[in-house]
Amino acid sequence: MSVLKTIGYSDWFKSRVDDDKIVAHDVARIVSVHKDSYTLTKGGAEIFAELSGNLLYSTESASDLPTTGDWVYADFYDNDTHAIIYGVFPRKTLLKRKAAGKLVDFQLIAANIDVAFIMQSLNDNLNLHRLERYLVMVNESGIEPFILLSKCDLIPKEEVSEIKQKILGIAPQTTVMEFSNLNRENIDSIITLLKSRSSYCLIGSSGVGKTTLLNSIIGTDQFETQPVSKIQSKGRHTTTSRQLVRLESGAMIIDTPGMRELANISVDDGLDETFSEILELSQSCKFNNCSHTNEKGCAILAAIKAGDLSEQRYNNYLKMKKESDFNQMSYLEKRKKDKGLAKLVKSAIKNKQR
Ligand SMILES: Nc1nc2c(ncn2[C@@H]2O[C@H](COP(=O)(O)OP(=O)(O)OP(=O)(O)O)[C@@H](O)[C@H]2O)c(=O)[nH]1
Ligand SMILES: [Mg+2]
Ligand SMILES: [Zn+2]
Repeated sequence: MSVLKTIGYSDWFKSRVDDDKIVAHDVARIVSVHKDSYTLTKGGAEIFAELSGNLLYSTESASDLPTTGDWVYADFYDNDTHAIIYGVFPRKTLLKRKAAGKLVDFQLIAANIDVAFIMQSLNDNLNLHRLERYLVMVNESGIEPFILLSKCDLIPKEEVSEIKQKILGIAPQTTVMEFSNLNRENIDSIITLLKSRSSYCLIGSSGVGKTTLLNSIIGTDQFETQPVSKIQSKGRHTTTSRQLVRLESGAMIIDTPGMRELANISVDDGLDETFSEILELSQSCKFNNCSHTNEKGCAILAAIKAGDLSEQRYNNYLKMKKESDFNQMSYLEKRKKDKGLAKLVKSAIKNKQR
């Protein structure tokens, strides 16, 4: 058990073991996910693993299957060269996004991450609105966000401080740090942030330098990176799989493929946390059911008028709230809505043809 501790097996997980499973199986952590298989570790080597038939067939949704960072129950065979997975531990945190094109399915990004480094590049990928969306997603997952601004070698120092000032406007409680993989500015500060037994992940658009940062931290070019121009012309991401990498310091870090966009968020707590000042204000509205649109005694409208709350930030909040409400509708509700829409379109076409 003590080796497991070094890869993050804390009291939180220990106190949530399944009594039946723990007597029958070992505990291990998922390192990477492949099409039909996994690799996992008990603290030493990486071991090939597959799901037990029972786990596979009793699974109701993709969210019940293991993802990178998960703790699982497993049996080991042939001198620990291969394993069968029997169950997944409850997750302390879960980073996920809605799968593209599907109505309700989620794509799991990583489980049991303590801190997420949200990365944007200072030269061409900076977008406060996108940053806000990442913050919502991370806060919703229960993960601590940390904002990293990459490629600070490419713009003047004064500009960097201006940008940081702006970011603090939308993320007052979050730490923001600029760095450069090129001249290694602040790389050592990032390394000292990484605590042994804690798990981190790197998220952000393709090309912002996530994998390069991982290489800077490790000190070798172990993982593949690619110039941004190539990423754009090929239209695909350099990093395509997620892998839990253990650093010499004992910290664990997951590099993720760049997320093209963060459409389709389904969040609740995350929104409230990211826009906490708006939630706070709304509690001083005169009416409990205030819609903050035209009511007398609305604290939000008053704050906008007084210049204490930016109208744009409030609009961003409304937009994301609307989107999130839609995504939280049940599958059936959405189908109804879609059908209703289809009927409407059909009759509109008919009318036109007439
Ligand atoms: N000037 C400069 N270029 C950088 C820096 N960090 C990374 N780059 C370059 O940016 C390009 C993309 O870097 P990657 O590390 O592959 O980006 P990524 O975020 O891992 O991209 P995906 O894997 O596609 O999500 C590479 O050409 C890097 O050399 C930096 O600090 N300064
Ligand atoms: Mg990468
Ligand atoms: Zn109000």
